Amino acid sequence: MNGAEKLLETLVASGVDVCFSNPGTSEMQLVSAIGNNEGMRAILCLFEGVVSGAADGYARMSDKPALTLLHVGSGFSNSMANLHNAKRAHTPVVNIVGDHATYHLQYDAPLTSDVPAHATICSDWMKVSTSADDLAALGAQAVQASMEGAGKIATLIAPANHAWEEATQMVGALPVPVPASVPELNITDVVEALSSGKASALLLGGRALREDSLATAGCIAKASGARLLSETFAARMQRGAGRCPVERLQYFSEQVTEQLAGLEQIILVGAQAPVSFFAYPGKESWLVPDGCEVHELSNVDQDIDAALETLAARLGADIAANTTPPAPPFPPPGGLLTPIAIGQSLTLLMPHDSIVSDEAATCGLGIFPATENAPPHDWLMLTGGAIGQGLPLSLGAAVACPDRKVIALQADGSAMYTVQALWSMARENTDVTVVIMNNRSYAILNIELARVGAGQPTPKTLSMLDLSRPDIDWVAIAEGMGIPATRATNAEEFHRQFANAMEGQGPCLIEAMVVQQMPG
Ligand SMILES: Cc1ncc(C[n+]2csc(CCOP(=O)(O)OP(=O)(O)O)c2C)c(N)n1
Repeated sequence: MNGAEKLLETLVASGVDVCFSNPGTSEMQLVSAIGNNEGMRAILCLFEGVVSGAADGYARMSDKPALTLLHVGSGFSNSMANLHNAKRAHTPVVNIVGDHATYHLQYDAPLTSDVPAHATICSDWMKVSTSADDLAALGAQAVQASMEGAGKIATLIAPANHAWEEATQMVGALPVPVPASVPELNITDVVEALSSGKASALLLGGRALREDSLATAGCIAKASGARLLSETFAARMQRGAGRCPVERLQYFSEQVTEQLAGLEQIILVGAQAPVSFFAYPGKESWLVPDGCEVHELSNVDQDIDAALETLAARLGADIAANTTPPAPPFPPPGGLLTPIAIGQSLTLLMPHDSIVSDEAATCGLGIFPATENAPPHDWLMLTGGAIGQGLPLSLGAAVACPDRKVIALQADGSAMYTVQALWSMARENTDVTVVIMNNRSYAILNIELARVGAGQPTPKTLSMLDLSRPDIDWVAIAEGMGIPATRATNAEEFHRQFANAMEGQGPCLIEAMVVQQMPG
């Protein structure tokens, strides 16, 4: 066996069985090894940002890493924005990046680059193999490293000669790391804090937003009188009817300030303390109210579920939390195609256990609250703010959960970053319904332009935030990549088209000509 074949054997034995790939010449042995290994599924993505975003979506839904296969420093750097989002989501990802053969690097051929330097920027673990045998051994270590804590980015650089040279050693899977327990001091501190009678909130992130942990957090909130808040951009929130409701922190800093006013203590559970997404002249960056204490029950990498259970037991919090009621019957929306109307259609039509990838940007601000009482579902958000996440994320989620409906709520500007994901959805026949929010604008930037006080915009200024001239035809784009598509210009049309999508199977796209009332 060569190093590539041995690596594949090791990865499959370690439980990694899906590879999102965009290879080059230096990865040909790896491509061949994947082609000959029955345990590894190969999914070609036509841009590396799709590769990394799909790996993120896959792992958010399956709680184990997918493999990415990337080509030298240039390929890796194309994947970086969505790796940044994956890192912020605390997602396990294993990247295999090919490089020139070790002896070839000295000649400085055109694609030569400092691959380790590229990889270091957004990897938690990074190693370069030193031989064919080392390649397979590092493969097992990379999988293990990716499963540390809540999830990490592990990048293994594979020089081409290590892939083609002979490997002889047996390499088995390494044990999956278990998350560290929360220190006893954290528990006693939070018990004391929540028993003090002060105005409190639990701020939840990471695994605390999964159904079971949320229910425990709900019991704690009920027993202690604390509010339940979630971070603004969660990797995966389990919400909808029958689940414990949680108040999402708003996006704009002045809204967050208002939301948090009066709190005397915030207990962090897998979340960071609230800060403003950006700095604005004359506005606060740190959004914890003056005088409000911040306690940490658990960081995102620790055993959040156990910490919440222990805390609930210590507080005697054994009365079940309130749950979100299902939506009462209401008629299908009509008239203007607003984000709220889209949310109402989702509430009425999305099947139980759907997965929503939300990169709807400004439209998402309206759709999210409008789906509060929808059937139970998973809501995946833009964790790192690097746009171009949504379409790849929904592709990966659909690969991880082929029996669940995936709905990609997708702003048009962000969709253009990684539009190639549509082609992979068609090729893999994933059950994703893409809803493009066509507002022909970088709407959020029009709002931010005013908020940062950048002065009176000229037509040239505004031209940098506007997506018309030419108008993008999303139906044509989707059809060109093998995805059936329709356009909805009012709420009735959207409802009908979305109903068809929910009844059908396989990828489709609805171009929603949205009408927005701008927040802020
Ligand atoms: C990788 C990356 N590039 C650029 C930006 C800056 N940016 C933030 S929002 C945005 C435009 C979003 O427009 P769209 O997706 O159409 O959503 P809308 O604001 O219209 O709702 C841009 C360019 C970013 N966040 N990430």
